[in-house]
Parts: sequence; C-alpha cells; structure tokens
Amino acid sequence: MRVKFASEPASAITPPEIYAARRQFLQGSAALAAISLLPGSALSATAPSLGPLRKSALSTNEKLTPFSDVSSYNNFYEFGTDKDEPAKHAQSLKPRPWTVRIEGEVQKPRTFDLDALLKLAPLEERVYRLRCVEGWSMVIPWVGYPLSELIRQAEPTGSAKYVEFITLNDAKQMPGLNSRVLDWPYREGLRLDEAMHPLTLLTLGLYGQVLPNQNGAPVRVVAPWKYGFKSAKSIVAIRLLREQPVSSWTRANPSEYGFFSNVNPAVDHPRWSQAKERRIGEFLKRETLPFNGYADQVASLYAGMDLRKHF
Ligand SMILES: Nc1nc2c(c(=O)[nH]1)N[C@H]1C(S)=C(S)[C@@H](COP(=O)(O)O)O[C@H]1N2
Ligand SMILES: [Mo]
Repeated sequence: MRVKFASEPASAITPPEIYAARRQFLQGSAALAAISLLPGSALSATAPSLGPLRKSALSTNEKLTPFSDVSSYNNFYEFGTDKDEPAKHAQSLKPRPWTVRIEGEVQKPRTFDLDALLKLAPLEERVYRLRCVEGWSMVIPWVGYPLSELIRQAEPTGSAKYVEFITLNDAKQMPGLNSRVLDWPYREGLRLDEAMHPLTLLTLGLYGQVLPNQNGAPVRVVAPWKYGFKSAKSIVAIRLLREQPVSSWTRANPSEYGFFSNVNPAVDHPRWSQAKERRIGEFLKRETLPFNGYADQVASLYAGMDLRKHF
C-alpha cells in the first residue's frame, strides 16, 4: 500500500501497533484473543490510519482473518482472475484523486471527492463475515459508515427503487480490463431498501487503515448478507433507478448469478453446493448460515419472497 493522504502530516498517521492496541481497548476481552494472534507488523507500515473509530454493535466477535490473508487472497477481476493477482497488480490503481457521483432518480445529483466522503459521517469499525460464492469466507474489520448516509444526501425521488454501483473503467489503471472475462465496467446492484439497510456499509478502510488497492480502494460497498460479488469495489458512480439493473455477473451467467444472491445454504449454485464454506486459515469446513448469519437483521426484507426463485 503506497497511498498517502496529501493533506495529512506524518504525525497524524497512527502506527499499526497503536491501532491494534486501541482496538484491543475498544473491543474488550472477546477480541483480545483475536488481536493477540495478529502481530502489528502484519498490517501495512505505510497506509494512513483512519482512527479514531467508533465501535459498532453490528460487529461479530468471531476471530479476525489476518490482514495478510485479507489483502493477498482477493477477487478483483479488473486485476486478473487468480486470487493472488489483485495484490500483485493493483498498485497501478490511483485511489487519489477520486470522485463518486450519485445520479439518476435523485433530486440533487451530487459528486463527492474522497475527502468529502471521509468526512460525511463518523467512521465506524464493522467486523463482518464475507462469504464468497466460491465457498470461502473471511472475517474482516471494515471501516466506513452506512451507505444510507451518502444516498440520502442526493435525496432519492419517489420513483427510485434500485441502486446500481459502477466501478472505475480505466484500462491504464486496471490491466484486467483488456480481458473479456466480464462486461466492463463492473456493475452491481441492490434494491433501494437493501442499500438503505443499516448493515450496508460504504467502506473506506479495513484494519483501521485506508483500503488496500486490491480490496477496492478508495471506496467500495459491503453488503454482508450477500455473496461477496455483490460488494462492488473502487466505485465511481452510484445510480438510483426505477428498474432492476443487470449486474455484470448476471449478464455473464444469468442461470448461475441472480440479482439477489443472498447467502443461502439451501440453494445450491448450479455447479456446487452452498451448504458449507471454508474460513480462510481453517482446515475443516463450516456450515454456511442463512443470510451469512445476518438473518435476524435482514430476513424481513424478503418476507413472502420465494428465495429459490429469487436467488
Ligand atoms: N469491481 C469489482 N468488485 C468486486 C469484484 C470484482 O472482480 N470487481 N469481486 C467481488 C467478489 S467475487 C468478492 S468475493 C469480493 C472480494 O472482496 P475482498 O477481495 O475485499 O475480500 O469483491 C467483490 N467485488
Ligand atoms: Mo466472490
């Protein structure tokens, strides 16, 4: 990670060890065990800190996946399709300067630069499970605030029913765009009520630091009850829509990737079971939980829907 905040003096940058100590203090004994397994040196020595952070009650207490795995085992097809390619190639991404525009069915279309996004709402640490449709999962301490904080700034009209997320589309920064593996730019979407749900995080960092490029710098979305591909990285536009958008994965293979893609152990992917998952760093597989363990918070969003049909 070589991102620097041009505006910040070196003294404002919290060393990773201090971050780890602060997090221990905040999280109490449940997280102590997890943190002590994680040497400060495992964090980036150069990435700017995003502290101080509020602790979120929506966090899981599960053991964190080490920073080294979170930042080296990635899906980010703009940098290649192998898990190790984003970490190898994403240094060509320039996360500053950066803007995100909010447009479409809104009364106030707006463009925010990164400094404005960082100041828009108090940053929180949210420890979430992330479950990839491929059958692996991680536990990641994300940093951000509810996406709803950003969306409401643009004042969605009464006709807005869906939200589309559009990733940067620049082959100079993203060598994978020269491959036809997906229809670029990467697009994802949520229903408006999903996007406004308090769990849905506008994500600017992880492990207390700005996002590593390979994790979607400088800004991404994380919707933790859905398969990982719903959480678009390196977003440049958020579009409010009347109609359901077609995401890149649905376009590539509609019979395998539906619009909702809620984590569901009872609905197999056409080519493999979704009943279990491998937590990165563990040997034995775990049972996959409905809605990735967030059923209490989100199941009501789908009341009356047949989730086998709306997969
Ligand atoms: N723009 C973009 N966003 C993306 C992807 C991608 O290829 N391009 N991959 C998705 C998939 S499949 C997963 S599992 C998660 C992985 O996020 P992580 O690497 O930060 O763990 O990012 C998602 N967001
Ligand atoms: Mo994924």
